Amino acid sequence: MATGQLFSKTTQALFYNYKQLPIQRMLDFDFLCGRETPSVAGIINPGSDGFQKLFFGQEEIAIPVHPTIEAACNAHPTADVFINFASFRSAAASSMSALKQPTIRVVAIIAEGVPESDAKQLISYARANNKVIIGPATVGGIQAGAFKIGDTAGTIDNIIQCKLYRPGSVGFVSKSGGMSNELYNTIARVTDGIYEGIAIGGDVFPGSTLSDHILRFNNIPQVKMMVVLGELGGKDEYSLVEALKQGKVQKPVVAWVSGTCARLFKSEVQFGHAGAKSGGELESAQAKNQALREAGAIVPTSYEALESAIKETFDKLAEEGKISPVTEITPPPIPEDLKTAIKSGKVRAPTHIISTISDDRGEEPCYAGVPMSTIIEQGYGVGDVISLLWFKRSLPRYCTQFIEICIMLCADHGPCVSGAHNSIVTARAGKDLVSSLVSGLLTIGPRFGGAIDDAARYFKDAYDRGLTPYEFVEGMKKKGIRVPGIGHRIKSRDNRDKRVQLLQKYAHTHFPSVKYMEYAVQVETYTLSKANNLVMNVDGAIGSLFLDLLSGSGMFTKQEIDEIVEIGYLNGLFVLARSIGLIGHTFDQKRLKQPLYRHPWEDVLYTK
Ligand code: Q5B
Repeated sequence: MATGQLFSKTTQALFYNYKQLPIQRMLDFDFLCGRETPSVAGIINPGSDGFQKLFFGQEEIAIPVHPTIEAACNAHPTADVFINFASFRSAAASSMSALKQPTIRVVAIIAEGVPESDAKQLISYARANNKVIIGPATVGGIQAGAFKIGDTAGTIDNIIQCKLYRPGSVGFVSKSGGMSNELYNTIARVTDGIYEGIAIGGDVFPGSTLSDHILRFNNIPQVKMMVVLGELGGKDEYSLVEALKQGKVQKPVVAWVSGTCARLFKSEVQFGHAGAKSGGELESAQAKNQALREAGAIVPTSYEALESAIKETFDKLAEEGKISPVTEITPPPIPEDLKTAIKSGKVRAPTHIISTISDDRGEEPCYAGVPMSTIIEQGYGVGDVISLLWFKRSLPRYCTQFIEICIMLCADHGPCVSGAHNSIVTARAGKDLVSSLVSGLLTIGPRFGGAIDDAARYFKDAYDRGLTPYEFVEGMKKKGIRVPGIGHRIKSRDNRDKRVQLLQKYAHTHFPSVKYMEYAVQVETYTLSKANNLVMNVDGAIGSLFLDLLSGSGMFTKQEIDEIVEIGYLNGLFVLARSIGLIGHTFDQKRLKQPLYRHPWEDVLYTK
């Protein structure tokens, strides 16, 4: 393993797999330390590229995203640390590919459960090529005031409390990532803090060992003493014992191997880490503590006594003048995320949207306060759903059934009407479903299908004002307005629109009052006296009958009815219904593999 410094204040990393939180934590740490450049140069998110927006202090920055490790290394040749957040399934392959990149010097593997055979291959490749692996099964490491891997040291509050935003004099290495957070705190309490801390990970075969890092710390002038936290299981601590015995470590080492309680158990015990199991006597915490003690490490009698052992060692070095007082700095405050600040009640922020019809935040979506399970379990139909989402209330069944009848009757009217024709032509031009549907929908308007609202408006106004059909129709004629809801291209006095008849029949049977529809019939009688095709059409029938539904159901105030008519809810029924048919026509054309439509010349009058 290389000796000396692993990181500096300018170290940059490539982050494998986009994980917003640990990356943001790295950037927050950078800001706290007063780094000029973000420590994450690029993100590798297999298969995708572009940018990810993250915060660097108060500023938003865009970090490049690369689809492959090679592309990221080519784009960021000075980023020499690879932080691998791949799952245990793909961590080995991606780590090997990172190790093979000439620009990568250090690889941190976070995943737990990397197969031991894969780990061994990575280790042997790294050693042969003078590269450093931290992990697998690690939180990473930190150089105080300079560079941090992923989630190391936890929250910003903890980092500030442990003074990790500026370097101290202690080199720390542990197996456990969780315990390293604990020790950063302990060390900060009784010394001037950490210079560098590494969690090597709890696997049986760690990429770098406790002694690797202690020997490295020994070569870093700023590190004045070392703290080691080992654990039972494995023999890693013995390589440190050897190094100490051979005099390779000149700085004081305070060490503790945890897991002394394993002896209290009758059978073999496996602790949290794969490597932390009580094996033979040599692998016991007691044996390792004893061996370290005998080799010259400062080993307390218990974990509780570790803090005072660290303190005494530090104080002695300070007394001997080997530690110069650290320059204290006040780190800049990290701006709080809006979400967190709102949650804690510290700030309030205006919303940008107001919504009253549905809510998807709970366990299940609610339509106008009615949970989805009620809608399904109580057998609500499409008409009920429309009444909840459009009218924000549960309407009586006869009303919701009327809505459903409107939807069914208007779902389609053959391929020759404007909407279907447009959808067909669009589908045949090779366009997708949504384009074909929308091109059909765009024809819905005052002449085709979209006359329901106007029919309701004009019939209501005329009826409420007590106009006779004659006064109404002639008044409209004077204004040059065709009566909405009257007239049809193919329907006539002798060829009535069956849909209109069905709607009228339903209303006669179920509605308490059909006064608006009866008025529309009188208007029709008058217009039919003018021309045979001036029949009440489907728009006129729905428009007038919906007025009867609104006023007769007792579910709406007068003001609400006026608002519904004024806003124009009712064309929505035709739009919704006809979408069913337009989608059908689109599928039909595609199923029939129809070629591009071209209108025949013979059907065009070319004139000047
Ligand atoms: N005249 C529907 O007209 C149509 C008159 C009128 C007074 C009227 C026309 C109209 C109002 C809008 C309306 C919905 C354009 C129709 C639908 C869905 C559909 C479609 C489908 C489906 C048809 C001849 C003479 C002229 C006109 C006069 C016509 N309508 N006068 N009030 N309402 N209606 N739209 O056949 O003196 O000769 O100048 O605009 O309700 O879209 O199936 O096809 O499900 O898909 O083209 O059912 O009625 O008649 O324009 O040749 O007019 O009658 O002023 O008089 P036509 P035109 P004059 S349902």
